[in-house]
Amino acid sequence: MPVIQKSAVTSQTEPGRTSLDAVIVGAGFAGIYMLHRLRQLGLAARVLEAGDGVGGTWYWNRYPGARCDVLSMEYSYQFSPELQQEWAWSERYATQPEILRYANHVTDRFDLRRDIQFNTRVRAAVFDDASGRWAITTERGESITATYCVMATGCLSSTNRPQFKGLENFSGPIYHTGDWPHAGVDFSGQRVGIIGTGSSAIQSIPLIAEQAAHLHVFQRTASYSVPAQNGPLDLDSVKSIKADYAAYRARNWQQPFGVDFRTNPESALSVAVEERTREYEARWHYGSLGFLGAYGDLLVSGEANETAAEFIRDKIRSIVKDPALAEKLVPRQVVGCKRLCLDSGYYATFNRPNVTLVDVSTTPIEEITPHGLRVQDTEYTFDRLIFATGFDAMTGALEKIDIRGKGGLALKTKWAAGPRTYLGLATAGFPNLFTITGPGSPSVLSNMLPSIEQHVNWVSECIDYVHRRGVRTIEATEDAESQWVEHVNAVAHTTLYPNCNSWYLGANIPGKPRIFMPYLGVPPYVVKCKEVAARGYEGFALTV
Ligand code: FAD
Ligand code: N01
Repeated sequence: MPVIQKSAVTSQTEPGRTSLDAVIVGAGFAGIYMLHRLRQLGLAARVLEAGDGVGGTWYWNRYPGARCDVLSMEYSYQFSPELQQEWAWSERYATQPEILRYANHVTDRFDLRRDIQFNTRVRAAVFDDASGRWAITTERGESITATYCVMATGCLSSTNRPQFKGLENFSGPIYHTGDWPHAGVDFSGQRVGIIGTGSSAIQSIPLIAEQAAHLHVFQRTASYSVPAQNGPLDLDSVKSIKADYAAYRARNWQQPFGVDFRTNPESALSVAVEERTREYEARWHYGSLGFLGAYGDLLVSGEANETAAEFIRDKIRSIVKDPALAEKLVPRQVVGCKRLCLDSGYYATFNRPNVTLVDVSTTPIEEITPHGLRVQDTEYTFDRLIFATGFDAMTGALEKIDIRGKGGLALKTKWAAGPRTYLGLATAGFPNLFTITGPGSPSVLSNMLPSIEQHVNWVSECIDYVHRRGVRTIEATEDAESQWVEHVNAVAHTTLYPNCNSWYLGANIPGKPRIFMPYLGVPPYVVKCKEVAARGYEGFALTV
């Protein structure tokens, strides 16, 4: 059995090196942990990152109010018990600056920075059939070859910027929540327009409204949101979690979304109305996306779902003073089929005299004008425009790179009718290429940090396995991939998820194929990944 050459370790920091064991694209939580694991295997690996710092999501999304919506104690790495014990979160839901500090702390604590090349956007990754290696080229014109290529490019890293007519004519600054200026933006005394009412808008609107002279909110679809009930972390609960962090993680990992949603398997329809209302009320006051864990059938039965939806609608009606305005803010779709939001004072913000809601659901934005935007015959004027219009999710960042597999097959061509992967980890025709939290894995429908760790652990164990056996390439088979794609779809269609125009389905991007991309169900997914590995990478073809 071949052993890994020591020279790989010693030469990995050589300047100008162009031949590596592995290239990792992206220095978010996935990329930096991947580097750590590959280094532990003794491989020469380098991370190429477009930004000038680590953190990915938390590097780019610096808009006011940005924070996680999974409890800080859960939204963190668990690979190092020491790191887990020493890091102290300050709030129930950590802010973007605190999460970014954490990403930087991890990078330095594990001495990762020296193998991360910043300001380096990868343009292409091409598999060479003859050598069995990947050639990665960057926008700076560098070329690096590597045996393995790991795409840690993020599911929500490619911003969606709708091409409104007249956009180039707007006279003021335009921002996107997913690419926010690092110096911050002072909206004092400014008239501001914001397009979109998803999670990013819901977090930022209350804070921007406090600063701005006037805020116009352009809403195409009203969103459901539950109060975050954020605040300083309760030190007693931190102490009790840290007393046995591993058990806390293990318990949460058994939940359908891999997160402590206290999921109750009962049907919402099996209990009396009063009891159900008490349960929703308790969860509303607790403040968590676990609101949807109240009953086991909320995301399966339309009738059950409607009970939760109506509870939130009534809450909106009780918060927003103007009944006509409240009705505009009341969502009509199934609750949860677009990601549920978590807010701090979102609906109440519409009681402010300096905030105007403009419903663009039936009369779309027609054009951006030099001083605002036009909807039918009305022009709304403002000095600054914010796009809170989300992302080309899950496939966007991958398809922006010219990825070519065996025989020059382009990933974009292969995925023209929707992404096809085996386990969200690999795709047939693209040997030795791995995707972290790719489409077809629980990914965005899970607590992403543990999911990232699970993927990175799986990929590094796989690479260790093939490398040690002198396997030249490992590649998902067409059969295994087809069966998995079918299964992901079948599971999604037993739920209400495919019922609305969500980004999970690609519906937010004009022309994008409508395929439900994430896999629903963390526990069965983890079992499947373990089985595949235990059976010598079943569903993969290994060549020597
Ligand atoms: P990212 O953090 O997106 O990192 C990918 C990196 O790849 C980026 O730095 C990008 O610049 C780089 N990259 C991409 N393409 C290229 C290229 N061609 N060349 C070079 N570099 C490239 N998830 C949760 O579970 N809980 C939460 O509370 C939560 N909150 C979120 C809040 C916001 C505002 C957003 C946008 C997402 C949130 N998410 C949350 C999802 C979040 O994306 C993940 O939790 C996690 O941070 C993703 O890490 P990653 O490393 O996979 O990807
Ligand atoms: O993006 P979104 P986001 N004209 O796609 C609207 C994570 N996240 O950045 O719904 C008018 O949700 C669009 O309208 P519609 C989380 O996973 C987490 O807010 O398509 N409007 C929608 O209102 C989240 O789900 C947190 O009809 C247009 C909005 O823009 C994901 O990231 C915080 C339009 C986009 O909402 C994305 O969230 C932030 C157009 N042409 C993000 N195009 C946490 O709380 C789009 N819209 C942890």
